Amino acid sequence: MMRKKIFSRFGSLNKSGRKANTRIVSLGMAALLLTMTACGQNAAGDLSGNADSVSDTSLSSDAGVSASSDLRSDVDADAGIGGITGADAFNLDDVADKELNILDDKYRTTYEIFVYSFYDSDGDGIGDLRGVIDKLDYVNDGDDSTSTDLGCNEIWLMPISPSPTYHKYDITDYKEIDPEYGTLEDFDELVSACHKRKVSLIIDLVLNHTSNEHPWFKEAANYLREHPELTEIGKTPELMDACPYLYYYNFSNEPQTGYEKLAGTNWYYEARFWSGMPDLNLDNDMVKEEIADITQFWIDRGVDGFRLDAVTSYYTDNDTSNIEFMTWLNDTIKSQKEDAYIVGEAWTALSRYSKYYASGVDSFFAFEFSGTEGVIASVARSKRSPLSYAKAISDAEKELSSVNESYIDAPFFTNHDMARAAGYFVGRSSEKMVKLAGALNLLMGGNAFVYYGEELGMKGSGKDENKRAPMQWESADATGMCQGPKDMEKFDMTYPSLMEQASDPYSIYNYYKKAIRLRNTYPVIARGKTQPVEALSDDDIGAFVRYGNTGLSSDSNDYIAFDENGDNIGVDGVISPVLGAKDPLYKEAALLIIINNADEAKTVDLGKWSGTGSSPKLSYQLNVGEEVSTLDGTSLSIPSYGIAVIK
Ligand SMILES: [Ca+2]
Ligand SMILES: [Ca+2]
Ligand SMILES: [Ca+2]
Repeated sequence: MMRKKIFSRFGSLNKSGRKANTRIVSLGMAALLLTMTACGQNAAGDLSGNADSVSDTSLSSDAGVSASSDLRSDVDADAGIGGITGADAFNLDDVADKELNILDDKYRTTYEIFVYSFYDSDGDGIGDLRGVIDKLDYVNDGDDSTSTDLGCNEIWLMPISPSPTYHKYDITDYKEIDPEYGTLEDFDELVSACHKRKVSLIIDLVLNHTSNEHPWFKEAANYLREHPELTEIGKTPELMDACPYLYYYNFSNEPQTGYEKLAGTNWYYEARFWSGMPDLNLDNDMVKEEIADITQFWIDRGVDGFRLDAVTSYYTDNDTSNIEFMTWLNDTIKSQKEDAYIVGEAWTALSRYSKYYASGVDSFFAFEFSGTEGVIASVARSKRSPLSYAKAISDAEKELSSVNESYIDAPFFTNHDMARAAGYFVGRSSEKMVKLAGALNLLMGGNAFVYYGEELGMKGSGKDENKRAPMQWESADATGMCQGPKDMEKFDMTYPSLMEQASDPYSIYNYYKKAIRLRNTYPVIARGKTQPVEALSDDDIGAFVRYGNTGLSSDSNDYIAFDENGDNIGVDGVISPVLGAKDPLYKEAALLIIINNADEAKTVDLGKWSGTGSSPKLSYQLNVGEEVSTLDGTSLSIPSYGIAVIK
């Protein structure tokens, strides 16, 4: 099926009667071969058979993988000229033809996995750690020369410790693995399999509350039930000795907001989320010792960091105390592992979560940009302009860096608490919106997060269970497919399973893969700063530069600094082009990114901005369909919902 599709598209070039310049044809074939090889490895065995048989033909001599670097320079030099348009030109920016430049730091692309619904290794319908190991090659195969994997280089596992619930955000033992998911030995194996692939692994750290079935809470509750005469929990040595766990939680003998009645007693306990999740007393030094012990335990097992659950609830409505506690937590974890990565979940506006960066915690999720009403979805739906997206990023960068210069933004589009986009992007352009939204997330600076299944355009909204549906590897009865949460409603997915999407070059999956590869190709995307370029923008077109100088002094000709007009005044205030500047670490010191969220193709004269210089090159593009961007001199033609990256 794969081969038929590709050759029929190739055939259409001839039928359309376009001038068949020999060089272009051979370039097209080289790209075709790369695509086929990539897709063949990706999909089922019979497809790779096809790819092999093609590479046995005479084509391989001028189109082998070894030619890819030549091909790349041809593409850079000639992208957009020669009148290549439509399907055949799609392959010019094929994911396989760019050399990766992956830096080993905290600016990663992270894949969020809900183990329960990911992959089931033993046939009980529940995903497990061995299932994650089995599917690691899907996330990252550890081989930079292949593009058959997603290319994410960090994994965040939602809670894996024993818990009475399917979601496991209420823990009964912080230093164990839930038997549904496997064993500590499985976990150790997962850690080493990740590290072998240069994938870091972070785990959820749920510190606001435990399960009400945690032994700490059970001990405290039992003590109160057995001592009805107790009317006050004063810090007497006798009581602290008799039941230290009374001080692990917040008990009150009066009803209060956010408190639940403790059955069989006259006591109330703080439980902000639900009676099954009693809030911990984070002021208690014994609790802090437990926490330090827990983080040390997982660091000793090799985790690279933690995702902090529900940090605004540590001390409800008290940011000062939240920051103080996170400062302690950050210092504690980093004294145990200096380069640990920590990202906090503060589900609130930028104006509030920005303050939390004062704690020294590396990252907080960019809630401002996520979800149905966030910046990303609004731009994808054309409710706001792509220029406003660039401005929002630039504003956020200024705000966050003013609090902590070494902040690392943590953009994401959806997560396990949010409706998935396929449910709310509807109508004629819905698939384009799903793709564009994915790219807008992955084009942000920092450590970008992708929620499992987002890359397939999975659906799920309403009850939380629906947002955590089984990963759509293939049909529901296939080996390894999970059953999903018991109370999940029945609904049909909008887009096909991975199995079908893998072999379709225009699928959401292949689009995401290319967007992730873009991050892995140009380090400046995740690490640089953002300068909106109003001179090239209008209601539909948003242009911005992502730029960064590592180790370049301001005397260097390549140093980039902007004035208020967006002109580069890097060297002694002299205006000079930005594009083409080189950086020792990033290679490309600056990229111009153009986004078109109009319903039609647009033309942009890049010469309207001084930073473009005289020889811009189209170096990467993300397209929602067969139409591609082309660059003729400084005239860029960009398709509907297209993204062009110029260097
Ligand atoms: Ca299982
Ligand atoms: Ca790879
Ligand atoms: Ca709390």
